[in-house]
Amino acid sequence: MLVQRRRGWELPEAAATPETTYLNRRHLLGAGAGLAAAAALGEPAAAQRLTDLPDPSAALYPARANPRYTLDRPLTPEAKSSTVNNYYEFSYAKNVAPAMSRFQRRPWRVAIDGLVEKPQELDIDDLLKKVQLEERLYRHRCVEGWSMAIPWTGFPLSALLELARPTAAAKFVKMEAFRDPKVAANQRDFRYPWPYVEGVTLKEAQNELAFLVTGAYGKPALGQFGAPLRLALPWKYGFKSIKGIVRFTFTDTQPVSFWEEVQGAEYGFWANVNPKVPHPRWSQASEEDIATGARRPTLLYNGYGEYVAGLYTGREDQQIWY
Ligand SMILES: Nc1nc2c(c(=O)[nH]1)N[C@H]1C(S)=C(S)[C@@H](COP(=O)(O)O)O[C@H]1N2
Ligand SMILES: [Mo]
Repeated sequence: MLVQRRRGWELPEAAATPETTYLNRRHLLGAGAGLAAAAALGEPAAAQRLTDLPDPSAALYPARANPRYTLDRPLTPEAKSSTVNNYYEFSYAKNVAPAMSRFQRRPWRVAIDGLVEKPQELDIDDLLKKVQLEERLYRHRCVEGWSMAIPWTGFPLSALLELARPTAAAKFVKMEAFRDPKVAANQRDFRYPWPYVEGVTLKEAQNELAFLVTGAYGKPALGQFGAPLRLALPWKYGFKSIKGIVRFTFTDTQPVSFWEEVQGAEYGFWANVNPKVPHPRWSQASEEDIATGARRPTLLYNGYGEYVAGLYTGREDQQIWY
């Protein structure tokens, strides 16, 4: 999904600002306790990273598995799914994991606003106290033609709707990812309309499959999976499943998503999986398993038609596939 790369000499002045000053300060302020502990134990201070600090939600895992959401294929080993990631804020080349040691998931504030009865801003750990976590095994189909299967932990997006209470005027939910160009290096690349934004209709948000992910593989999710809060919409192409969410805005107008703004003709608002509707530049008939390399036929709605086809009845020949 890469658009044309800018040459080094075309980079703006701001993009050339060295990170070292900021990072050193951040390490001193943020990880002071960890560094002191490491020194006391006689460990080299360099081994202590920000992400080694304990996750305050760790005791919530593993969550009860919901047997309603199972698979027709093996789970993707975490060693694979956590090292091949699309997270454009950090990498255009899927090697996101190395940047995660500098990406702090706490504190993390989540805002809920727009056309709701209960606008609020809350800490992720307070949000976690208001919902019931469960594990679901979901397929994931990227528009690029690869797929995986992940044991996500989280809660239905509909539970967040219950907290927010959308008004009768609300028709869409817009979701916005974090913005921190000091840590997410590509957010200094002005060719992209940061922050990453996605959206769904209120009906889609209410569908039982729409899932907010906080964990994976029975523990708090790694940063590269979109922690601490990421969406999973398994019947749509993967780019709809926004990572690093900090804001939910309820609106009466269809939001313009990140990829729609970049290349709307290829990556539209709807993005429902359909093997019979090719992407303008490649077929979607089959997909490659990222773990095994095996190819299998792609399924309509990624195999979730029984849950979601009703959302689109009578519109199958319209623009709901991109
Ligand atoms: N904020 C944000 N969310 C994102 C992306 C991104 O670049 N930034 N990439 C999307 C794409 S294209 C895919 S396929 C999935 C990848 O999820 P994974 O890395 O857990 O496989 O995340 C989606 N969510
Ligand atoms: Mo994707």
